[in-house]
Amino acid sequence: MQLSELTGATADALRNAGTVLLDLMTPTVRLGVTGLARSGKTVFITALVRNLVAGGRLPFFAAMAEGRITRAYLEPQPDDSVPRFAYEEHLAEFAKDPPQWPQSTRRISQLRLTIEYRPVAALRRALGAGRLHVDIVDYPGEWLIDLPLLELTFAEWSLRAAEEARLPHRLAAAKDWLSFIAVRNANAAADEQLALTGAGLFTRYLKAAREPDAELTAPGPGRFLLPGDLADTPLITFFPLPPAVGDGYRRGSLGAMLERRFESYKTHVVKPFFRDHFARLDRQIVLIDALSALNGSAPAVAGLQHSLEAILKCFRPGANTWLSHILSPRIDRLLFAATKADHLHHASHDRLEAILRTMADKAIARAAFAGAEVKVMALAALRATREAEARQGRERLPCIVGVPLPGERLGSKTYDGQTEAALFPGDLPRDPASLIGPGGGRANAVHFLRFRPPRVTLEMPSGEEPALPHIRLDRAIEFLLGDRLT
Ligand SMILES: Nc1nc2c(ncn2[C@@H]2O[C@H](COP(=O)(O)OP(=O)(O)OP(=O)(O)O)[C@@H](O)[C@H]2O)c(=O)[nH]1
Ligand SMILES: [Mg+2]
Repeated sequence: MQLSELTGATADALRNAGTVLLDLMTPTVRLGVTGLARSGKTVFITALVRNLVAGGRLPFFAAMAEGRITRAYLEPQPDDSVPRFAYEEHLAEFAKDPPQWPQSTRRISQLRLTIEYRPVAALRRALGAGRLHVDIVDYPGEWLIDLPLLELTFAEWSLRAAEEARLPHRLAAAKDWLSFIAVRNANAAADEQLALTGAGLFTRYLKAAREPDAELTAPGPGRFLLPGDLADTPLITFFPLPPAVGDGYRRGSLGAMLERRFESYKTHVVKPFFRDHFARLDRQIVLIDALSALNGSAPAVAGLQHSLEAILKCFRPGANTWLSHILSPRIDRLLFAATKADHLHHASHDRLEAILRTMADKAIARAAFAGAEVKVMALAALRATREAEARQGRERLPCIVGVPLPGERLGSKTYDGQTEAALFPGDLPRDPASLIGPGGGRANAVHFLRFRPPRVTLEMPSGEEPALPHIRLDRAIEFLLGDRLT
């Protein structure tokens, strides 16, 4: 009996059952794309999908270079409770005139990419075409800074937060909140109004702390910066309040009330997020915007280093942290990527990688020890510049050429977002230790402007869908997925 002989409904049911079965049999790679706010997660995911779907120029991605990828497409993701990653909208931003970067991410989303390929081995080929699902989650980078909270008690967090607020570059923003807690007795009676006022002042400080320098890593908790549907709930109506010396928080006190909310925040907000989206990862790419930090102030470099250390510590396999207990030991490949490498001439990419390697040193040593393969690379998921050489007298300077975003400034010149500029971003130092680590944190190691994304066409009159320009995205894909497509 052929399918066409069945009634429509029965045939549909059979076809659906077939699809479900095929889906169940298709191996899945859960790819973690991790990174602080503005590190480049959304752009990376969009560029990765587009280059695979459109069959981009990916010479170092073997399956593609060998012509073995027959099709790659987005499918409904398996998790019905999470919105789908707005791939088409992000892509459409690049095709606008003038092209735009996507908005900062405000909520979690997910996508499933299915890759159909021809296996290398004759035997596997005889069994038919290969299929692989790649599941990826995108989320606001602010939420990542909550991970280290899980290892702290309310008293520890409070002391640390108050200490950080007194750092020279934070003090001005934190003044009102610090004055407020200076006259509070943690053991005074619990008072909702005080909790509200304190939480309001603390939130204002967190937001202001980022303002002078967009590259500064924000202190947390992340939902104070991006509350989503938690706005105005008791879950985020708390603030750090150091205990009276040597004391805990007395029952019924303001301190005890804030402590309870802090613990609820960890239990009901932070843990579910990491449990649902990090626990089952197979592969992970950690995106690090080292360049923007190096382009910024000295505290930006130190702040990035500090946040990275705190976060990566929680990921270390074997470390005795909440995350290390739930994290699958199966993350077998870990890629540390310095993003936005198109801000530098390629001659400097090795040095950027060396800086990143130094920054993530300890985490890398531990991960390698636990059996995961680790790689470090500098990449640009979406290349916004091209390279050129400028002559200065006898000297040839390696330049990058692009359209700076409107409002970007160089000396007395302010760019309008239309005009192209050739810039010499400077040389990264040969010795990464001079930038980071003890005594490091030097500011303005390089100088570059933020560029517009390149002008891209989504569909040619011929129907062809051009891919997006990148730097080393193909090597990243090869490392993260290559061995699963053989
Ligand atoms: N030149 C260049 N800029 C990039 C690249 N990737 C990201 N950027 C810049 O970095 C900004 C942030 O990128 P996103 O992908 O939105 O970063 P994110 O990690 O998703 O940030 P959140 O959603 O805030 O957590 C973009 O708006 C661009 O200005 C790249 O490959 N090249
Ligand atoms: Mg994003």
